[in-house]
Amino acid sequence: MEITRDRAVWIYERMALIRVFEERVAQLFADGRIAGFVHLYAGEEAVAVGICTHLNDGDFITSTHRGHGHCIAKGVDPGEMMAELFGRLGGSCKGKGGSMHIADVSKGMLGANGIVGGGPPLAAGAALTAKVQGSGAVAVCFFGDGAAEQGTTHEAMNLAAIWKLPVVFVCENNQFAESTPVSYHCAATSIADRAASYNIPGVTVDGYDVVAVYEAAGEAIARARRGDGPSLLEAKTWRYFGHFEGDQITYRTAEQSAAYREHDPLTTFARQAQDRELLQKEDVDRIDADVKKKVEDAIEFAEASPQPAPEDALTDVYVAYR
Ligand SMILES: Cc1ncc(C[n+]2csc(CCOP(=O)(O)OP(=O)(O)O)c2C)c(N)n1
Repeated sequence: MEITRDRAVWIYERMALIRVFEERVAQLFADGRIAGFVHLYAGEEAVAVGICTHLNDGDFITSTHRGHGHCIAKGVDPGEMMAELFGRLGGSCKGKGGSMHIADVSKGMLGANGIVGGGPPLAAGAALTAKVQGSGAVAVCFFGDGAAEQGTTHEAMNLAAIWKLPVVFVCENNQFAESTPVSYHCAATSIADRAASYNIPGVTVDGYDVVAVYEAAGEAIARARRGDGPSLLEAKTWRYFGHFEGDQITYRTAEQSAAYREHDPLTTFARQAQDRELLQKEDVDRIDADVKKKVEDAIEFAEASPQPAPEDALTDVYVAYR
């Protein structure tokens, strides 16, 4: 699918919004203004955005513990996201999910997930629902290279293949599961090659190139919508921050990260889009300024939002112990 100017604006804006959101969350967390665990997505923006540009509100995504980028790419409101991270009533889960269980079902964002490998069965379930209801919706399952080794991931892919479910499995291979390199935890050299064992297409893309992700995702999502079943997409990527905020990052070098930053997905796309005359420099500058304001407004919204009432602690949860 051709990238139009409107799409280029959307792609750059979403990637820039994720980047600024994550950089501000890092500061807010360091300042003690956000409680709990925070895993940041900066560096991986091209994956979520390249994929979600093909989706609409009726489609579903499942996420990981590193879910802020997926939320933003799927159109969740940044103010509600920030309020969720602050544990406030105005959050998309009324402050009860926090960073690791943030969700917005109205946008088809079925939730971040603290269980590594928790997302794939949920995505297969959402895709089964879409198939049974004949809604035409697709589900996209984001999961990490670590989650690729979980039994749940294999079970979900196998079942999705057998039932030809409209789901795309997207492995965000950022090359580490916490501090464990993929070369240590994965016997294969390609996660995408595992698709052959489910008899579904599997491709590897450069997760730093949003256009490459967008093109590969377009095919996989079209296939799912046509009723031809699932695909596996492996996006090779790199996270800029530690595994979690507070991680001392002893398992990789600053030089490796600097090398990735040299072909940063945002600056690469801004350049490509200007070369193709889809964006002007003024567009990029305007979007950069707009997303900064959006994130500051989101913080203001979160801070102004009330704390949830203690007596509501057991409402809106699946299981309430009495
Ligand atoms: C079932 C389960 N096992 C272990 C953990 C602890 N844990 C949290 S994140 C993580 C690594 C996940 O790596 P990956 O799937 O590659 O995602 P990334 O953090 O790289 O985005 C682990 C082992 C967990 N949360 N859930």
